[in-house]
Amino acid sequence: MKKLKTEELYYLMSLGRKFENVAKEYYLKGNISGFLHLDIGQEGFSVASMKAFEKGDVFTTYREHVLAIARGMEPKVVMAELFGKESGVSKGRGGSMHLFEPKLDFYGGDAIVGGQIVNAVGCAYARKYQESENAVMVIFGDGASNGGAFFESLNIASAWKLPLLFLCENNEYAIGTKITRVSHFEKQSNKAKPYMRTIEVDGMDALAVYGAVEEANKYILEGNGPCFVEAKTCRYEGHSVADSNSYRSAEEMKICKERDPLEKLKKSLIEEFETPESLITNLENKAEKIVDEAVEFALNAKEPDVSSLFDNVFCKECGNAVS
Ligand SMILES: Cc1ncc(C[n+]2csc(CCOP(=O)(O)OP(=O)(O)O)c2C)c(N)n1
Ligand SMILES: [Mg+2]
Repeated sequence: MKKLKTEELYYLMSLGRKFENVAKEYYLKGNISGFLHLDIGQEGFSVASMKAFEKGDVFTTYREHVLAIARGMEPKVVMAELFGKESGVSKGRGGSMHLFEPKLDFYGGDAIVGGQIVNAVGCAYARKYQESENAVMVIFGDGASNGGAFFESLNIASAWKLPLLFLCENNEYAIGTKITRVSHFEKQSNKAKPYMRTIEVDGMDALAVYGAVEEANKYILEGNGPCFVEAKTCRYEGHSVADSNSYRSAEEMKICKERDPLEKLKKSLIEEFETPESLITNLENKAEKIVDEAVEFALNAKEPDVSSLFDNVFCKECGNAVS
């Protein structure tokens, strides 16, 4: 990994952490409504996976603010979307769970657990048919990998040798349910092993995630069919801001936070890349400024006009329902 790229990873992770903390603050103040699933603790996973997979289509879950920003979405249009404003990336109609930007080949944000996996299979089929140079990546949680759609997707992706990278973010919880209570396997990669090559990685180590995703993508682009990467992560907050996180002990949280991805990467920057601490502080300050500007932008942005309520909606009342 090159020094400049590593510094970029650190900047984006720092931006992601600040963005999420500020989003939480404004959620609690009432500026953001609906659900808000934070990625705090998992920024290394989110940023590194996006940076290692820069070309190709991406499908993901509702926990996607940091993924979207790392993909290239402007923080201010993401924040405006969370605030439900017209200048948000989905025009304020989607909110936190539906960040979507075809120009970035970033197809959400999906509120249906596992729904994005089948969409990604369809896309991978299309890309194979079109003889595309790029693969498709789908990101999902450990909980989603207990669903039927997941197993069907493994099967058909493997049978048809689709160019699909399955990336499982295993934070060991589906809302408050510990993975060991509902999954036959603790290691999610065991579910994929009969179908395809699997790679396991420490999801709190950004450089390791980068390496694993890069390797999986290379393997797929060589024409070997799909590949499965499992990244073991840990989220610091509850499932969403509405969740008190009371099902995890103080001891469990302490162990989780000792794996902090930002601290780990900062250590690598200083010790391996000899990045001066002043440069790291500059990157952190730059991230803070961008997040402040994003909030300012979102606060001052226009609400969608009430007259546009039925735009892009199919319904009888709007006169555009398909009978
Ligand atoms: C089909 C479906 N079933 C149930 C839910 C409710 N639900 C929302 S998130 C979630 C847990 C998913 O956990 P996981 O896949 O591990 O992702 P994580 O939130 O840990 O990133 C559930 C059950 C849903 N949104 N969609
Ligand atoms: Mg989970």
